[in-house]
Amino acid sequence: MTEISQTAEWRDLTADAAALEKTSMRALFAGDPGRFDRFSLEAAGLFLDYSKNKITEDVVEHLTALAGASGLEEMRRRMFAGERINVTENRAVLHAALRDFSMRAYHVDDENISQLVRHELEKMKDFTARIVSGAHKGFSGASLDTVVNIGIGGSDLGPHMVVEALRPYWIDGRRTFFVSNVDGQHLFDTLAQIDPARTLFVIASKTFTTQETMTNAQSAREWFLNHGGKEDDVAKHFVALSTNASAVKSFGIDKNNMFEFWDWVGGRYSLWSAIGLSISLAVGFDNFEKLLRGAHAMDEHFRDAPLRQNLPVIMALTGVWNRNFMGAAAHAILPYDQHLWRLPAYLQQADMESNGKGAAIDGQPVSCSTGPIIFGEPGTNGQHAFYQLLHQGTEFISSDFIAPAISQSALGDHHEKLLANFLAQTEALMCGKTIDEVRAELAAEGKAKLEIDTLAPHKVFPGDRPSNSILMEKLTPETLGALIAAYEHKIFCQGVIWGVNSFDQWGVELGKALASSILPALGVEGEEKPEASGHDASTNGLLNRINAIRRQNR
Ligand code: G6Q
Repeated sequence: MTEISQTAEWRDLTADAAALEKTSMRALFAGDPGRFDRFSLEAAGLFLDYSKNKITEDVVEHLTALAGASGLEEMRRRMFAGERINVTENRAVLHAALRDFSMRAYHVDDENISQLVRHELEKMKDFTARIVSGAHKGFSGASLDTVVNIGIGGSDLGPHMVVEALRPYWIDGRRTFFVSNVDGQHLFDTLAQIDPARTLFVIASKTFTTQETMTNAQSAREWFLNHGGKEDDVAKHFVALSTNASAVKSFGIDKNNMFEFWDWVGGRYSLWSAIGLSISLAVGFDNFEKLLRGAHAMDEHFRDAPLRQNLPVIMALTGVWNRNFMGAAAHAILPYDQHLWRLPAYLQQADMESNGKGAAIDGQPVSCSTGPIIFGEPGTNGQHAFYQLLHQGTEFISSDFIAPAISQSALGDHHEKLLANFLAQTEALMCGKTIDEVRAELAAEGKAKLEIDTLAPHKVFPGDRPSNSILMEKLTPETLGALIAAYEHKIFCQGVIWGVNSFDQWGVELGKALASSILPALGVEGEEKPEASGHDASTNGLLNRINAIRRQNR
């Protein structure tokens, strides 16, 4: 396999970056009145302006050629065709099949999975209707108005982010909680707010073996049984979302209360499957279906549009440009919509677990930098926190700004102010402010020369900090679906270009295994434990110290 960094396309891009070193984005805008139109595009209800990246037509052409050289189109075809492109786990990658309402059939090996998907969606629809209408009663005869989703990672971040994002669509009177952390305080604090007689526990776990989820699920079950529920009532109050029917059964959940998905749905790509049940219960199945349809519209675009006009591909390519040729180590996700407050956390997993890898798909070390650090906060909060570093820090960081033109909750002039900040930040990052501009400004304020000399360097903004702006009319289930799908495909494209398998996550295993070996060495409170010796000196020392503190606390 030719390393991507050894290709002629990579060399062209390296030369482009060198040639642009002395050119500012300001100059590029000044020299091309058509830049905004040239470097923007629209698909599935999303508008992407990528003109505030330091790119030229040549750069985009070379980036597109790089995508071609990486075999992106062939990998895209193979993914949609259900081939086992997740080679280290020998799995197909077909989350797109979960949201395809056309009559297209998807196959894994010889099995037509479209029918399985439809059957499960019907089951979710029916169950949602029974819960929401109140037809499904709990042990006391009351209907269930509270959902507690117990899951972690892909079985938490996606549904949680979507439920928060679709707050204006919440069904009146329904409450949804997400418990993920094995820290008992997470479950404890949640249980303190709910009535067992009115609660449905949704145990979301693809494998049904995850330590955190199983521990929380067992404790929730115990709590339920200690608070009025009987063994026979568990069936009314607990459902499972999983691929592992036998583990669900051993936990004590009836097969009828299990919503199934399959190994060709990756955990972090699973919110479209049964893992989305908590979304459907919060906003209704119709809105869940709209979310899926919005994602499908983006899938169709991604599948069919030429690379140069393909929104997720362009998001990926601008990312590769900034990461590999401009030197960005981090990428900020900055949603100017409070309801998207969980989006950065969701994308941290989607992106970093997918592309945070150092081994190429053929097992060789990668030959270039791969996934950047992803972080973010909703605007304008981030502005009063870490934007200082974005504007003037020594790290070069790219950003995605995301905003709806119309707010779901119009209140005074809040949205105009929010949008003004959104626009101002992208402009400030791009244009910066030169020393001459700063000096002129200070002089106009009547400052003396000495003060100008002292202050001016601190008020300079280097500019040339790249950003994409993603606009939508409103944040609806459809546009949210399209937005998430766009990011999923962006991540896929980058993985192909960097030559990594975006669909495994071996990097989470080592810590998990060590935690299992450390657990028996930790004493319960009041217990005497032998001195730890099986680890490095730091880990042994910490373990002994924790045990000493806990021994005294009975
Ligand atoms: C995602 C990962 C991971 C997974 C969690 C939970 O792609 O596979 O985040 O979702 O570890 O796993 P379970 O759903 O199996 O409990």
